[in-house]
Amino acid sequence: MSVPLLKIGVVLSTMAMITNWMSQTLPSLVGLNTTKLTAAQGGGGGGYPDRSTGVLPANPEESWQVYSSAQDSEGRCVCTVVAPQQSMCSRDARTKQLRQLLEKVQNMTQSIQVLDQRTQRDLQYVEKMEVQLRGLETKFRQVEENHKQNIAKQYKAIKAKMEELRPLIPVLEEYKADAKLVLQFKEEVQNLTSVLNELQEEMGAYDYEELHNRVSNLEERLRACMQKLACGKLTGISEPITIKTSGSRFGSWMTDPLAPEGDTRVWYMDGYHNNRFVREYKSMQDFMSTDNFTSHRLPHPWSGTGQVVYNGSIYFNKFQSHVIIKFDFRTSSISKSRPLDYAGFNNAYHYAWGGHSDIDLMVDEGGLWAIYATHQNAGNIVISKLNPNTLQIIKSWTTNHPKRSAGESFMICGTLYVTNGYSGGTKVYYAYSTNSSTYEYIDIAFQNKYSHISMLDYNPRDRALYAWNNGHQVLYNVTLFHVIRSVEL
Ligand SMILES: *[C@@H]1O[C@H](CO)[C@@H](O)[C@H](O)[C@H]1NC(C)=O
Ligand SMILES: *[C@@H]1O[C@H](CO)[C@@H](O)[C@H](O)[C@H]1NC(C)=O
Ligand SMILES: *[C@@H]1O[C@H](CO)[C@@H](O)[C@H](O)[C@H]1NC(C)=O
Ligand SMILES: *[C@@H]1O[C@H](CO)[C@@H](O)[C@H](O)[C@H]1NC(C)=O
Ligand SMILES: *[C@@H]1O[C@H](CO)[C@@H](O)[C@H](O)[C@H]1NC(C)=O
Ligand SMILES: *[C@@H]1O[C@H](CO)[C@@H](O)[C@H](O)[C@H]1NC(C)=O
Ligand SMILES: CC(=O)N[C@H]1CO[C@H](CO)[C@@H](O)[C@@H]1O
Repeated sequence: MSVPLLKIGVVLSTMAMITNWMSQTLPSLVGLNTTKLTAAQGGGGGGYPDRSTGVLPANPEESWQVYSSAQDSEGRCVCTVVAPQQSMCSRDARTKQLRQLLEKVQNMTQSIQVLDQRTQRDLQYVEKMEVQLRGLETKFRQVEENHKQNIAKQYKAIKAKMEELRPLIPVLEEYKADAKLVLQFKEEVQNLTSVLNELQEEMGAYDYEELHNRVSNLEERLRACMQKLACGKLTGISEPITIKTSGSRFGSWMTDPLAPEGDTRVWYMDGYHNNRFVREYKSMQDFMSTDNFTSHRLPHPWSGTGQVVYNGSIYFNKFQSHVIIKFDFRTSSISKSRPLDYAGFNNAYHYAWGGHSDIDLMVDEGGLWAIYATHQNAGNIVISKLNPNTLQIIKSWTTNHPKRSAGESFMICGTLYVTNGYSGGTKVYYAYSTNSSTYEYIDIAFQNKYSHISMLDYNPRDRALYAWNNGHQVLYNVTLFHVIRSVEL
């Protein structure tokens, strides 16, 4: 009895690890073709497809709809797919493309093995996995006494995984006429479901290795689908999780969305002016559990809480100026410095909470952005895409939203989201899409747990919102709504 038990545990942990790794590294390594997707990208936004599909198409009933709720720092997420309302695709190009996509994703399993042998990082990954498996083994031995309870728990976890996959079934139904692969996919889901039912009734007899393979295979394909759907329109913000309680009322903290896999260093800046010391914590775990950090002294103090760490450098607004400085942590030196033309500073156009928050720098799937206001735009928010190397403006958008009445703002997939305030009940109520140069009023409430938000930024790697809430460092998950158009499949 103890052997099957162990293997279920292995299934779960291995799935999680493969999934995390796949989501972040694999698609680019094996050439899941994102060429088309990244071509639109401006000044080098790195590994994220810039698909600012924040705007719904005119006829959503003709498209797939995918809800994805994301995600912790390890890259896990949940994907729910809703099929087109009308069956409309049995012989069209979309079906063919879908088949190709599925085939490609299937091929990824082999690629994993090849890549495993090739790169040092992958070796480390495997070693780490082994360590975790051994840990699990021990753990399972310890709980062997308590079979029944444990079986129920593990069963529940696999079952939950299946619940995530189940919405795919009706989608696949639509494509049945044409795609053998899809049929097989569906069959696998059904087989797994019945296997799980068997499992519930009779333990022991099943080949768990096989189960493992099938589940992780399905998961991989779903994951690849997710990867294609990296962008979408914000539709929800989760309950906050308080990561740490430290520092003053105002500050900012973040991780680098372009940091290499496994690098979860946390960057921490307390206060909105007259400070130039950036704390570096070795990992999110360290940040949560210790007060161990390295201090970096910037050559100038910063202004506001709009700093962002991106690809190993911090970008910040030099105090009492509209100068943006890029400071490279690797060389501990300024690698670029440039005034942000016409940007108000020194509390000319701060966010509602004040604090010299005139210039807010941020990063999304498409790269580096500056949010500020100008006299020319009557104190309303201006959005500028910046070249991360030269700090030059690539393109600007002028909005009709007064900067001073904005609580905070953050960018997701090329859309700027603005909140209504920094204290009390808060919601995201204004969205400006740089893709279409249009705005709309929305209503997405989120909890302001400690009643004073002085920083709120999206991290495209974690797909989470980082907030500084009255001396608390807080994370929110976001839910993005995607519409897959046929050209994208
Ligand atoms: C990726 O797609 C682009 C355009 O769709 C094409 O030119 C290119 O050859 C493709 N690359 C691969 C590796 O399939
Ligand atoms: C990140 O920095 C590295 C090293 O400086 C550089 O080679 C790479 O091009 C940068 N990536 C992006 C997306 O800017
Ligand atoms: C985000 O979602 C992941 C996966 O469900 C979860 O592990 C993590 O704790 C969530 N984070 C927040 C801030 O809710
Ligand atoms: C998958 O691999 C097979 C055999 O290696 C190859 O013939 C096929 O073209 C691959 N499919 C895709 C979509 O890359
Ligand atoms: C699913 O189960 C059926 C019967 O139990 C079997 O014939 C079929 O080959 C299985 N399909 C897959 C993909 O394993
Ligand atoms: C902090 O760092 C010191 C020196 O590296 C180490 O001895 C100590 O155990 C660390 N504290 C924690 C809580 O990790
Ligand atoms: C300028 C630009 O990128 N426009 C795109 C906006 O998004 C729609 C789809 O949502 C695309 O069709 C446009 O090309």
